[in-house]
Amino acid sequence: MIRSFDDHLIREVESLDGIWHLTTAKEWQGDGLPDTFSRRMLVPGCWESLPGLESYRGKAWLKREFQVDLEGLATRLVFGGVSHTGTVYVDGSRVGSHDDAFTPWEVILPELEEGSHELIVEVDNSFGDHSALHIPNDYYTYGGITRPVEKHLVEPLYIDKVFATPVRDEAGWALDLRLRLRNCSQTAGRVKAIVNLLDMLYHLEEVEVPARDTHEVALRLDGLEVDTWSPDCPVLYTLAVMLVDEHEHPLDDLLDRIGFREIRVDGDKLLLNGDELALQGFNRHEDHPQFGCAVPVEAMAQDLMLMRDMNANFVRTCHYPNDQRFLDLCDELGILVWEESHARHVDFNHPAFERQIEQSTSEMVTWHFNHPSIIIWGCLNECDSVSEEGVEVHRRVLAMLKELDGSRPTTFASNQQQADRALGLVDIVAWNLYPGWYGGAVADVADRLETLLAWLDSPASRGAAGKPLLISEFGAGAIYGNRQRCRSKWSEEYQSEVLDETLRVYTGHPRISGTAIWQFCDVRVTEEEWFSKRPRTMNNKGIVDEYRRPKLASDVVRRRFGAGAGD
Ligand code: ADA
Repeated sequence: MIRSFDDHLIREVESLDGIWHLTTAKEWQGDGLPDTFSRRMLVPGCWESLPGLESYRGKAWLKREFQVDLEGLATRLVFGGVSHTGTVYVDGSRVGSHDDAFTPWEVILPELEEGSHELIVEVDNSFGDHSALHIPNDYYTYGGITRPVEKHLVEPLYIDKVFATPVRDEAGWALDLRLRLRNCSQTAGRVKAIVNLLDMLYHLEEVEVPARDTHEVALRLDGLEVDTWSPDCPVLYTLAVMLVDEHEHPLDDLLDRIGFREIRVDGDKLLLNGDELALQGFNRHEDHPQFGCAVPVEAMAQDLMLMRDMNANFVRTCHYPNDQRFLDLCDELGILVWEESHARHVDFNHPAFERQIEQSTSEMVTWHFNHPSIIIWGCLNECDSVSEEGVEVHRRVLAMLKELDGSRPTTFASNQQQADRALGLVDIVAWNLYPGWYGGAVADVADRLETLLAWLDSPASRGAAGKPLLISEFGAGAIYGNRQRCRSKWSEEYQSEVLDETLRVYTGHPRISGTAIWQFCDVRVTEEEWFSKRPRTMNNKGIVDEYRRPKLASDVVRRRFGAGAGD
């Protein structure tokens, strides 16, 4: 399922995960939808996991049947993620589509009759004018229905989303709630909502939702006797919302898990629940040699346990929104998250960029709003934050994040340093630095940092002075098993040396609020462009390799993170 817990007890929800039929554009050369499917594959999954399709880039079609067994209800198909462009056909008719692999999306079918229906999803992972965000890159764009799929049977008037913002006040904790109700019928409808938290019931006034429209209801729950969510005590509460008709008959429900925590910027510090925060962790791609980006939840959990074993408390979902089951695990384990909308080195002038970056940003916040582990919203990794046009794009996307959620600080990871002209737009400054790898000797990391800090806290930084600072990327490549007494580049010894010195300087530095090592594990990259020059056509800066086998540097990280302060 899309979540790691039951988020509906009244609504009928069925998982559509399992073995689907598959055919690729290599096998089906006909027009329209295929009528023969020569392969089978597991959903969620990547076709690169299948023999013969390890590097297939193009179109494919996946097919299965599903049942509608209740009259008068609308069918809502929810896709956790399709990589990277999905077009949905039910009984041969096109009923919806979505581009970008990393955010959930849905198709509503208000009037499907009872019985069995054919579902075909056309999936395309090719590069071109249709995708501004999926481009040849330093990570791989896989193909498939790569996250879980669900079939919901919903009343025409149902609960679309619930947004919960914890508020810390002198009396303790309150909760600002927004309920978004959706009416997919042709006629207006009236319902009442009941909120259940801590076994307290809050009855809301009856509301009318116009036909084929949404309606939001806001309320604040005050004086809540709850424990605070924190990395050491990640206590979660179930928030349940139910819709009833005029006779109090249950119509629909939605459950979510929330944590009472507050993240705030105070001068050049990050505060979690009023205490100064020191973040230390990793950048993590969704990537695995057996499963591609469809990383099973067991492997997600192991990744987090390995990070925790290295004394990390923080993970950045580079460079896109992650599978919600991973975020559920972070909520439960108390791992803090920087989540970012999908972009790495993208071209702002690509014809589809504007629409797709807004979609990725909006869907990320809308679907992931309630995760207490998410403490930072990010965007636009190493994009153009120098030109006037580029700064304007940063302004728009950062403003969109703030508009969608004013409760979390925003940032973008920059590699422009003193040339950057957009740092005045963020709440947190974040730098990608690679001393000892891309420029400068690792011995100079301390001097180089002080030069940058002097610039940061001067008027030259155009509004960045005095803001919290994260070193969002730093590291070095090492091929697992490559042990060299000469400590040459690509040896595990050299990677250890770079990590030891950079962590000595960065960790515990009074002007640095946190670090994220680049990167947790080695990942596959695309064959196109310069990425193919990378050894093994992989990004080898992982502290563990792609099979999560620890490199020498993992001991350095464990010691340095464990020590907290520098030396
Ligand atoms: C950049 C980029 C990462 C990765 C890294 C590297 O900082 O943000 O995605 O490509 O460089 O390994 O070179």
